[in-house]
Amino acid sequence: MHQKVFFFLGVLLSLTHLEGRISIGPSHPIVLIVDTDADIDDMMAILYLLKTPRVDIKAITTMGDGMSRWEYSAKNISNLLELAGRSRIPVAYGARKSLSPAGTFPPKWRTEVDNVAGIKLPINPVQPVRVRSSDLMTDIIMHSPIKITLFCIGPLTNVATALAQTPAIKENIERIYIMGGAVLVPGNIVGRPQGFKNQVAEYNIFLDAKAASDVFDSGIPITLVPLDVTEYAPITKEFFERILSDRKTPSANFVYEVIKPYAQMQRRLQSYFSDPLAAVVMTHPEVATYRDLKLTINLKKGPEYGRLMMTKMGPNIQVVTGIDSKAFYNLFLETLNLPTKTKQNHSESK
Ligand SMILES: [Ca+2]
Repeated sequence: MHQKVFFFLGVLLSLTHLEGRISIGPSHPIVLIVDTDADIDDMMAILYLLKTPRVDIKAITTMGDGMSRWEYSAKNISNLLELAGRSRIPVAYGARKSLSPAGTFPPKWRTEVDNVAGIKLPINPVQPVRVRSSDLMTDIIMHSPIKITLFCIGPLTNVATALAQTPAIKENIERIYIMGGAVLVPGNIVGRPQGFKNQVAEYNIFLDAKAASDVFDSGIPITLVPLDVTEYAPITKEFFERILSDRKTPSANFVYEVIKPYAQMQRRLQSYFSDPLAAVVMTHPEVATYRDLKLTINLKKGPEYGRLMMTKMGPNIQVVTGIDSKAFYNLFLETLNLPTKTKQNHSESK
């Protein structure tokens, strides 16, 4: 009995009330929904998040108009959960179309990702849920006793849809982490998706700029991990050699397999651990430096469509401005190599 009381008091002491809702203290895992377009670096970030004791993933919601095509998105993420020994986390299929279509990733890239870069994932016997991403997100947020954090690493269609349908979810969202945008560096749009070259936008924002703008304007606290800092976390030969000789789990092995083609080349490639970096920043905020900026998204059609713009009036966004690269590589590798968490339903697939 006493033990129970003490346990309860301990739980209470580690929680703080915020506007009638409960916010978690730093000693508690972040209660999380991952929203993803199921790219390969999304998968690497998700494997990291499945291993770290600092988060408790309630669901993974996918969208089908980003990197992965709709029919592959939830299926591939579901199989990734099987690889990591976490097959029962709910996975949902989400938006088929952007709220503001502006183009697509190059089809060749999409096919490569749909095929998980040629890696055969184990089949998860647990199917993706029959609820669409925005509805699953809303349901979990509305019923959670603890504020939910969103980790968004694709176009923001699902989040904007959920916010439009049920604005009350705002009250129970702790913070939204977004990998996306370019503040002072060039964008990463390849080709001429709108018929002209865009050198300032980043894909996650560009592919659904209206959704991103709605999320920015929602008033929910946002931490943005832009392209400006992902270049501090390139896929290097050094990291490849470390993981080559230190991969104890199927999750670490998956990362080894997918970075092999990049890292075996002699020169440093323009390829980055963008989403894993965002994940490590969320779980270990001390690895980054930050600056609050008022940012809006340019929705005017033209070569600067989707650009992040600093304004005097825009919503206040916490922007990551620098990272400790060494700490990132160490935390990423150490965490991938951790044994499966006690909460999981079975051990990792071999
Ligand atoms: Ca992504």
